[in-house]
Amino acid sequence: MKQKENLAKKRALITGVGGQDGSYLAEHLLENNYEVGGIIRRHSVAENQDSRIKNVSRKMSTFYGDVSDIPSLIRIFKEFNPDEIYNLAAMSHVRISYDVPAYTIQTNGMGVLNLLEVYRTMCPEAKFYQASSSEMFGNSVDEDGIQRLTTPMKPVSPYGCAKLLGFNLVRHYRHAYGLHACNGILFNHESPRRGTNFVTNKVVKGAVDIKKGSQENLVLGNLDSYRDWGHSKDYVKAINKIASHHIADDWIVATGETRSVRNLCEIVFEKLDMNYEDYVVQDPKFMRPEELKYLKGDSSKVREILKWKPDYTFGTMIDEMIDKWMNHSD
Ligand code: G4F
Repeated sequence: MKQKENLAKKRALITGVGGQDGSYLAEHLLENNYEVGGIIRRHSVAENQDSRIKNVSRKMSTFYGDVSDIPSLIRIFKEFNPDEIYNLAAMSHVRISYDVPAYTIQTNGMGVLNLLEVYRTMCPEAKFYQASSSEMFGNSVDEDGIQRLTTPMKPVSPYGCAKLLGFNLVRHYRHAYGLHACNGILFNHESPRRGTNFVTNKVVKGAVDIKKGSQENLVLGNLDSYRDWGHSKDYVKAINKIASHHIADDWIVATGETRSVRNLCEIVFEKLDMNYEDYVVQDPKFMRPEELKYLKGDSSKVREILKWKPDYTFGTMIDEMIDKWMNHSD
């Protein structure tokens, strides 16, 4: 096993480092004097494997691996010997999870079990963070319209079911084996790095393309669901605070503000001096067999105990996303 050469530096291993959150988390940890290792999956277009981490890839170690491939995890743990493990690897698209339910359960549920077992047997002194999701609540909400840590979880998608399995496994491993294993239940979080098949970046990119004249309309699914949208850059700071806190626990990270997809469209088109009603059309192909209608999270615990608060507002986040697409050329 590789020796800990520099005792001052904590070693953080991130699964899913090539994603939106993984890339921001890698940057945040490097800025905070961590040694960072990231697990990436092989992609047939090599540039797509690490396009989000190209600014920092030379400052960190990357490993090919997959949470469904236990031998790869054993090899990486032996080589990197992490102090903190951040499991951000997932099939992250809720609508697509209805198309590939078994793959979703395998990656987002069984993948957590694989990682926990390797962690428990190889480096049980490390701290473990699991990317849990507000999708686990499904349509369950307290009477005052808020989801809390005590709100029953009744997921409505294969994605949500798989995430709930991962969440419960983490709690079980914490209680049964005394591991420092935590869950961060993150509500929706976005950024210019968000995939363009998630609704925020789809709306922003679509509206900018319409403004530039390269697209005629924007085809969406359900406009009447509500989401609690924050910025990924703010949320990775919470992730780091949760994992490195001295008590392993479960936490909610959210803005506490909710708005509909329709209102998102209104705001984005208005910022570009357009009316969304002139351009947005609906197609059932973007609807879900069962929709999660409403999310609004109570993040008072992470704010009070870990002193976390977001820097971005919904407006500054959307402005940053519009800027990205305004200045983007293919
Ligand atoms: O942007 P979305 O695809 O995000 P969703 O399903 O809420 O999931 C995201 O947040 C979860 C946390 O709660 C994460 F766990 C998960 O990994 C992911 O990051 O859809 C948001 C809403 C939905 O109600 C959807 O039905 O937008 C609605 N929507 C309407 N038209 C659309 C579209 N969503 C997408 N992706 N594409 C559309 O055309």
